[in-house]
Amino acid sequence: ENPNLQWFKDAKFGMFIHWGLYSKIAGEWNGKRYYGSGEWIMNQAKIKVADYNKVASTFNPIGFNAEEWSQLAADAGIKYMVITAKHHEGFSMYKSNVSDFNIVDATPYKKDPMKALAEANRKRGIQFGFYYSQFQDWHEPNGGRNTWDFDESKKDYQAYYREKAIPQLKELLTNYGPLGIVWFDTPGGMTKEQTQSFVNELRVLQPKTLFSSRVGQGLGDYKDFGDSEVPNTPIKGAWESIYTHNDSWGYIKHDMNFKSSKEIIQLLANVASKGGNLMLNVGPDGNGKIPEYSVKFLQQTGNWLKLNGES
Ligand code: FUL
Repeated sequence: ENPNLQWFKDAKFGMFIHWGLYSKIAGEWNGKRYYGSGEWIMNQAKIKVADYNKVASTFNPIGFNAEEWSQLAADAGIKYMVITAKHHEGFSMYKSNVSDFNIVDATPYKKDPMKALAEANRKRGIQFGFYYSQFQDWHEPNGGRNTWDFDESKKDYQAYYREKAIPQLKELLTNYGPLGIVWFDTPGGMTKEQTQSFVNELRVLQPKTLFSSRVGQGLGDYKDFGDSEVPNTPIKGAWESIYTHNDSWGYIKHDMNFKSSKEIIQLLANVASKGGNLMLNVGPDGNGKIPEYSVKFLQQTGNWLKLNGES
């Protein structure tokens, strides 16, 4: 078995973070409220790229504090953190030289939050990783699945991989120190051979970094189930269940349906009893703050784990 998987198999509890321009939109566009998967609002409301760009010019998450997020994870007994470097909206939450549509070049914030977060986690021994949407990119003419701005029949997915996804993944695997995970999602537009060469090309940069199974074509290092899914029976090999704390991955201001610490602990126990990890998502807001219920219930979870000698 792959020795690079050992830390992952021991980890049991991870924190997933969905944070992007959608966090600022917060589930409401042009006076209409949307519910569930706030990170999909560009698609749900069919927001044009030109209008979506304007959101970037107002995105200024001055409340962000890497130490706070990392300390919350540590207090909760969390051993790894995976954050959206770029979700389907196509916006890079780190300084990219490949696309100007990034938090340093396109917003008044002008700083790279991922630098500080990588560092804060390293200090605490928390494995750090990036979510990267390698196929869906609604901002680019050749990216997957934006059919309201672009003509699907004219898309050249290979050009998208070559010109944005691969160069950006190389930046992420080069500029943030050792990464525990690259969490790929919603594969598309590549054959098995193409996926293999994509994996090989990235792998050389950090041979120990784990790739999630959503890289596609059975080529990941461990298995992710569907969103909010726990298998019914114990499963061999390394795997992970992903859940979000309320009903959306990205922040929605009118979603208050947070799981209590009791529910989180039950979920964790259920997943752990079958041999897997739980990666629980929180959705920080457009100011860079983790919702207060997430802070409270995660701290309570950590206190319980400590009292019971599980952390
Ligand atoms: C899904 C994505 O489409 C969602 O937006 C979210 O990121 C979830 C974890 O994976 O497939």
